[in-house]
Amino acid sequence: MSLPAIRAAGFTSRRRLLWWLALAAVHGSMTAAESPPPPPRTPPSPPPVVPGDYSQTKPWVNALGMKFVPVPGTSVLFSIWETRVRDFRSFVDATGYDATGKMYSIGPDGWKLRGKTWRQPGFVQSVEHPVCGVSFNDATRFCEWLTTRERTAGTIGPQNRFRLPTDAEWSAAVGDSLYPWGKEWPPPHRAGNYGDSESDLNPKIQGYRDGYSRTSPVGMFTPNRLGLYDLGGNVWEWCDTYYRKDMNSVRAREQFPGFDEDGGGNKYRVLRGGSWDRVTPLFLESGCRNNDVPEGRGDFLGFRCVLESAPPAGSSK
Ligand SMILES: [Ca+2]
Repeated sequence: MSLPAIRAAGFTSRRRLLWWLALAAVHGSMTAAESPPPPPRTPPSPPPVVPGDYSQTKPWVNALGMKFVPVPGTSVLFSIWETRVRDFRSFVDATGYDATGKMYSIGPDGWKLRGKTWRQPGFVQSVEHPVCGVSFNDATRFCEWLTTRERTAGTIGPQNRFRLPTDAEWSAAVGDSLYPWGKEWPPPHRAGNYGDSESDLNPKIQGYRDGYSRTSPVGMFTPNRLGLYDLGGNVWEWCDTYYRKDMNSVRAREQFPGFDEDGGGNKYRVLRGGSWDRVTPLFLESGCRNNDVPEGRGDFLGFRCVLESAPPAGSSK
């Protein structure tokens, strides 16, 4: 209050002026005490994860213990493993998501709906096995949940997200060799989990033995040059790309006419890598593209995640 204002308020004596100043001081302290606290500081954004200083020997590890390494020719980090039962269970336990229903299982009479689920696929799995019997839609929902979870925890930035690899990214990961392990046939020792000579199914790959008649724990076989496990075998891996028949060679389409059906190029999703039941060389080739509808579930279908920093070329989103 200015001197003229004091005078205007009638403070003509020194005593009354001091009394007023004391009252004003008390009032001021009460106002300060009743003021709302200042807004909390916005925490600094975590540094970008991709690209980052990560390598085959120094993977980036997320909160679920999934390990990610760079793949040259892409802008993403690849999970070194297929998504495990333990990872998918964390998702279902946290969200109540229902990934059951209409799951195909193999039996003596072929592939049929037998009421199995990813929790009980009809054979023994530990939490270290790849989750199987999950659809493209299930896998996508897992990636979305994981993205939100890790962003909230601050382990990734808003520019990062988990998703399925595109077909092109998966190709970069597997490389140019005829098969994921090279070009020899039958597969060399510890090449991957396929329909080997000890499988209880027929036919089998003669001259190859991997020790697992259904899925195997992730990371049990020889990793590829980038440190990625089970790119060939164990479970087919969903890709974030629609299937087109021209993705497969004419030779492949002649050998397996089912590859000629692509629904116009916007119906089926690409599957890569073969699975524990596969025995035909064509299906084990690095360049083979299998496919299924996005809601398709089968005990030979699973997925692998990548972590991106920006939407890639070729993504469907
Ligand atoms: Ca096997």
